[in-house]
Order: sequence, then C-alpha cells, then structure tokens
Amino acid sequence: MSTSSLARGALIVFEGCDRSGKSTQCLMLVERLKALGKRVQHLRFPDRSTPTGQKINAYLANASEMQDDKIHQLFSENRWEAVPSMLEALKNGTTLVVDRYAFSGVAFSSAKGLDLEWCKKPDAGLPAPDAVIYLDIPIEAAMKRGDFGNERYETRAFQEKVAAQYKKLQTPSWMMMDARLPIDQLQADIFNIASKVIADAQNAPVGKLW
Ligand code: FDM
Ligand code: MG
Repeated sequence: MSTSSLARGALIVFEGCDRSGKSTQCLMLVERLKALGKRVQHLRFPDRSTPTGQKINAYLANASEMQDDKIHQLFSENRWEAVPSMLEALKNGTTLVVDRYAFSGVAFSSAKGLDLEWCKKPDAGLPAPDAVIYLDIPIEAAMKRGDFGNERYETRAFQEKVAAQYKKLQTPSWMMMDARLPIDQLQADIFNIASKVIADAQNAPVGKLW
C-alpha cells in the first residue's frame, strides 16, 4: 500500500525564553524545508491577527489590564481557534513550525503565581506536538543580546521565573538545544531533528495534550 498520499505533516513546537532565538530558528527551518519542496507553514502564538489576538496584543503592550486568570484563558482560546485549520493542514501533509504553544501559556501564567496544574487545563486536548524544541539560554547570555523590549513580561526578573516554570514542564522527550551555539550550527542540528520528526510523524496519529 502506498502511504505517501496519507502521510501527515508534523507539529513542531519551539519554546524558550525571550531572546533565545526562536523566531530566527523557526524562520530558517521553514525556509529550508520550503527549499526542499516540503509543505510547511509557520505559525506563532499568540496569533495577534484575530480578535482574541488583538486583545492579547493590547494587554502585552500594557494598553489594557486583565485579570491573570482571564488573560490566561484568552491565550488558550487564541490557540483553540486555530485548531481546525491546524488539523486540516497536518492532514494534508503540511508540517507546522510553531513559535510558542501551550507551554508558553503555562510557563508565563504560572510564573505570575497561578497554580501550574490549573494553568494546564484550558489547553488539555489541543493537538500534541510531535516535538518540542527548547532553546535553552542562560539569562546572562540572553541579556547580552540586547535589551528586552517594552512589552509586559520583558524583564529579567520575570524571565527568570518563566525559565524556572519551563523546567517543571520539561519531559525527557523535549529536544534541549544550547541556544548560545552559532546560528547556522544550531540550525543544522534543528534541521536534522526536524527531518527525523517529520519522517516519524508521517503515519502516526496526532496526539492530544497533555
Ligand atoms: N505568552 C505567550 C503568554 O503569556 N501566554 C501564551 O500562551 C503565549 C503563547 O506572550 F511574553 C507571552 C510570551 C511573550 C508574549 O510572545 C508574546 P512573543 O513570542 O514575544 O510574540
Ligand atoms: Mg516578545
């Protein structure tokens, strides 16, 4: 039986603190896969283009206030509204390269003091990533890459708390990458990992969080 027409895409998620290089590495991976003729789509959460995303954007820009539990749920809703198109893409053989996902949701909200298990609940049932690639960077090295921006959460003290929460979410299946490596070397490692993940996901069902 030929399985090529049934081969699904892979769900590859990038996580890490601010200035760890996620956006750069996602873009490079997407471009390389495209150049090889692979079907691939780049997503990022929050998706600021939707109505929920615009509310989130205002909150992050400190232009509006919201209770911690409410904004947490809004970030989750922003992912859930993308699920039908994500599942459709995966089914059609499109690999999704995703810049932040539910792990950001839990790490950032629990870093404010919300209960970690409570934080996981709204995202339960989301499509599970086939791989979580974590760009690990000591806060000192991240700071050397230049000042954080002006958005909410972009402070050293808060990022340290986020890193500690991420640690609690890490499982042995996460791909821990040294984000201090030269960009091209890091990309080469990521590309190799992604290629294997894409091959392995082809005939496997899409899982569910958590
Ligand atoms: N963030 C991101 C959250 O607090 N919860 C979430 O669920 C997600 C996806 O939003 F500070 C935070 C993380 C970051 C901010 O993300 C915006 P980008 O990657 O800097 O746009
Ligand atoms: Mg940011």
